Amino acid sequence: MRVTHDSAQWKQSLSQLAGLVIVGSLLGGCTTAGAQWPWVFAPSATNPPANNQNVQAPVIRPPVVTVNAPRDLGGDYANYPELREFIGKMNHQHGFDIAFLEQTFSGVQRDQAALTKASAPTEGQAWQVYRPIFLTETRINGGVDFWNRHAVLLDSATRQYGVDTAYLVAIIGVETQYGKNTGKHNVLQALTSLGFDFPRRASFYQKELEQFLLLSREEKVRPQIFSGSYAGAMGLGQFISSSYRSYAIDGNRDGKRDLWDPQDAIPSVANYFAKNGWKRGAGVAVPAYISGNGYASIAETTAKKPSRTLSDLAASEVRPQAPINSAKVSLIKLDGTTDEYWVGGENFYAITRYNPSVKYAMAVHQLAQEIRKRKFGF
Ligand SMILES: [Ca+2]
Repeated sequence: MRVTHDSAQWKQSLSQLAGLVIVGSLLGGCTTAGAQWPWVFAPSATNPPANNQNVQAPVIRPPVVTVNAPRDLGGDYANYPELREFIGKMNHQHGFDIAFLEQTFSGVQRDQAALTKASAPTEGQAWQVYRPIFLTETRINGGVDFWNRHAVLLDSATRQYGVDTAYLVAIIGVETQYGKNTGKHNVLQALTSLGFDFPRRASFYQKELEQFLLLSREEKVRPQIFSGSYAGAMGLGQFISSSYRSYAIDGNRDGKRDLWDPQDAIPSVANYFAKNGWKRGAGVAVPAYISGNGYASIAETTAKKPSRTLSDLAASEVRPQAPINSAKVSLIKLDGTTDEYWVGGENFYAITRYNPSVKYAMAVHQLAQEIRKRKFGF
């Protein structure tokens, strides 16, 4: 593997590269969605794949070039064999053009901030530290304001999908402070960094990167323009790419699923809950009375599908402190300086399908309750 520095060749290549940039600008650089994509999937004789074969510098080449292997990959990820395999897979399985992907990934810069954040998730904190992050006056009042501003959309989503409005508002509040902070990471760069520089979850993030490229193609938007969280979550409800593809709704029927627009984001969050087991009118969670020793062996600190009845809990000397309407329940333990115990229903579990932390689900539940109290006074 080496970089070619021959000056005559370099000039020739620069001139060829300039030609490429012009072709790329004409075909792919415009800002309106839609025009960029045909050249990616149906390259013609004048398109980058053909021209690219003549570019010899300044690229780093793999030592062995097989028929479908990427050849012209530059930038921070030029020397990542796993990325080359990934590009080959996107070509083989999904028909993406190799030269397009090489060009796309050659522009990717390593997102060091994403790698740092991914190593220290907030869910690792004690409940007494975690809770105040989300249960703030600003977030409660912001929830009432969001509810008032989008009452028609929220009512409509609740009617159609059966999801309690307070929870739709709370999720958007926890995720993005009602759209104020939808994330400033470039999603393509964040997912590439996590997919190839974060071994602990490389497999997960590579799958999300695959989903992200498919999403970009389906939505006819260049992959470079998406912004999101360090983990590649997008829009008001912070959907990762696989969720975006599966659950996003075109609420205003303009032909685009734009999760930065409340008209699409609100029904999309409701649809996510509905598809993940939310039961219309059912309860979420109530504090538990515990006594004896039986509770310890049934308490859950991670999200598990509820499998017990209230009678089962009673046999372990666990009782809800208020009625909870749910056929199946779990005893939830929130780790902290003092552990808290709650009876969680099937809808509590549905919230954990959004984020698998029980602390996250409890923050959403408590924020929903506080927003409702602030809005209606009870
Ligand atoms: Ca739309």
